[in-house]
Amino acid sequence: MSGFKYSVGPWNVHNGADSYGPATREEIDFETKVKTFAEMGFSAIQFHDDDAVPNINDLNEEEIKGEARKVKAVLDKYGLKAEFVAPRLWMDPRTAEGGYMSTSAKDREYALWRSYRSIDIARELGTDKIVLWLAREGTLCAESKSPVWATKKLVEALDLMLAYDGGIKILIEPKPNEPIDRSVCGTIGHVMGVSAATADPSRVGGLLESAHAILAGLDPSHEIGFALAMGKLWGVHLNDQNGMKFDQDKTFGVENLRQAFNQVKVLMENNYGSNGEYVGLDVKAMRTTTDRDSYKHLANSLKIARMLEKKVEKFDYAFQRRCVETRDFEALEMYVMELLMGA
Ligand code: XLS
Ligand code: MG
Repeated sequence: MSGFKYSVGPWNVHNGADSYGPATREEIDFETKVKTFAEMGFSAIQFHDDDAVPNINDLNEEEIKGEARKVKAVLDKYGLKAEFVAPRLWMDPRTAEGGYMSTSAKDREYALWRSYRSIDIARELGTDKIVLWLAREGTLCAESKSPVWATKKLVEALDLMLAYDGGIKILIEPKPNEPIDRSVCGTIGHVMGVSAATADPSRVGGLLESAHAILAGLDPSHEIGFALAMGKLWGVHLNDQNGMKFDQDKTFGVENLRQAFNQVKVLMENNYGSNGEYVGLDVKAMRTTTDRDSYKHLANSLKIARMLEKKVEKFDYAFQRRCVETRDFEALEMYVMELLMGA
């Protein structure tokens, strides 16, 4: 199947600030972003809880739902859906040492409060998907926390969320490190293990981000394939990454075109999207990008993904079978190169 529906997060268009320097572009307001995303051809928006309700910490539960309803009206105005809501458990002082597996019971409570609010917001926005990027869940100092205890705390938190709303689905977005030193749930395989340990594995799956898999030294297309085989790939964050360093969130396909092709290929071969799943992008513009080009990395990612959909449609499966029968993988590899290079 091809003709995916694509999604994007408002944080994908940002001011260029990084850990080493200030903003290089103007902030763009939420509604302008949403309007532009619709014009670009996106079908859905990905949210952090505070992308939808920026002052979430200052509001009570009913006020938060009220703010979320205003965001839903903006989505409706531009004909967009909400794909998921993710609690941002890494910016607040109370999550400095982690959310669900913080060593402070009080801070763990705050992490759960944010998670329940994310569920409330998701319901108001009309989605049942909660994404957990477990940013600070792990250790900065190996001896500070037992990985056994920490893993069990994660399962406990998931069970509480599942019980809070019997209809939501939780998508864990694994990442092996950054900003944490050692994560406790670093790959899609870990996600499957954690899912199986919860009270309702049928409602806990994964979201695979290309860059995060590469940071774990793995091929994103195989991580995608693994989750698909388990029936648990409910979201993706396509982007690219130049080797094992900080998370780069590069434009999809610009570093490793063959690997990007194989991600689109495995998604298409397995009818990803047929249950309403979106192909999400999670890409960052370069710091040097000017205001005028604030959306260009997104437009390019979308264009590359769609071009790769076309390449997969062209892929000659009969030729591939012949190569497999004759063990001529040299020919198959060259065929893929020529297909991608347009030769
Ligand atoms: C960071 C993550 C983040 C999530 C959403 O590395 O990719 O952007 O996708 O919380
Ligand atoms: Mg991501």
